[in-house]
Amino acid sequence: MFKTRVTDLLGVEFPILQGGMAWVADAGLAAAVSNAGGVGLIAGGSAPAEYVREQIRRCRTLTDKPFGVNIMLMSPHAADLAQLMIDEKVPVVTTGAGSPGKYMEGWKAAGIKIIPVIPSVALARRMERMGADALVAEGCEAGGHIGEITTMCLVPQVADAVDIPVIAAGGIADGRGVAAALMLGAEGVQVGTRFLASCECNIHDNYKQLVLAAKDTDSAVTGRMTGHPVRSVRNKFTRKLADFEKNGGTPEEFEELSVGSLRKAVVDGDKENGSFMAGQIAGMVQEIKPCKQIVQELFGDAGELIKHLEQKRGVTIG
Ligand code: TUI
Repeated sequence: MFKTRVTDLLGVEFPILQGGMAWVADAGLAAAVSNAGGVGLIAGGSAPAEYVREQIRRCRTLTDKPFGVNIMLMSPHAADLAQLMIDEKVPVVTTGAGSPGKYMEGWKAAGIKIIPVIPSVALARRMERMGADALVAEGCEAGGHIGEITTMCLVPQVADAVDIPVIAAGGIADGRGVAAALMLGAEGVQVGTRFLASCECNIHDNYKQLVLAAKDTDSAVTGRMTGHPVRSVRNKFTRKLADFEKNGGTPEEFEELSVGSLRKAVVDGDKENGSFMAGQIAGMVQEIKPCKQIVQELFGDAGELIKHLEQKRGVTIG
């Protein structure tokens, strides 16, 4: 057992959310994480509402545990998905890449637990005022669309700034990361990259192999010029984007170059032209495992560390 305000809020065994990775996180992955005792998330990404509705219904055939949907607020379908959450009575909604303010009243009235992902203290405060139930504080070690602050610096500052529970994200892939997150003031974790290399993750095998082969320094951040920086595994495509930024391309041209690149990674496994989003912790991910084993190891190891720090790490506190 690993009881915190997050497990109480969500009615789950372990305080862990699976990251709502666009194109990656489907009903199969979400159900596997929920069946492991965490909260699996279906990614809204840039998908239309009909696709997400199908995934929600499929997820319900695969698990009777709580699960959620991540809404990527830059999506042209965000408003439709917001309504879909109410129609389908989705228990948990996380949001990313913007402020969910205009949807929150409707979600609250429908009894949905709302957990915005935020990259700064200012946004954390705003989301709490708007009625968020908890927050994911995501550091820039994370994969995908990121902010500027590291997990180590962001989590304690957010935890000090708000009263609602904080869930740490960015750079967490083992029991040490979970224990550290709790020490920083978080009451749960969100994990993305580790689940890319899970048996139930339905991405092209080339994507999984790139994550397994990645070293600590193998990710790159591109797109700062557009205001939407993205971290992914360094490849020909990230080098092309970096050159483009250096040589004075416009943000519009940059967006045009990027369109479809995540799909090329996830669906086609196109190592040259795909955007293989992953966090810096990919360097530590060495093996494909079932989600259940990943969750059990994360919390088994974290529990051992917290309870037996002296024996495990030789730390003596006098
Ligand atoms: O959203 C994410 N990670 C993502 S979204 C995504 S899909 C995408 N693909 C290409 C370009 C852009 C997106 C891939 N990975 N994480 C949560 C997150 N949210 N990180 C940063 C933010 C964020 C940024 C600004 C949250 C709120 C925000 O508010 C700005 C405002 O409106 O005040």
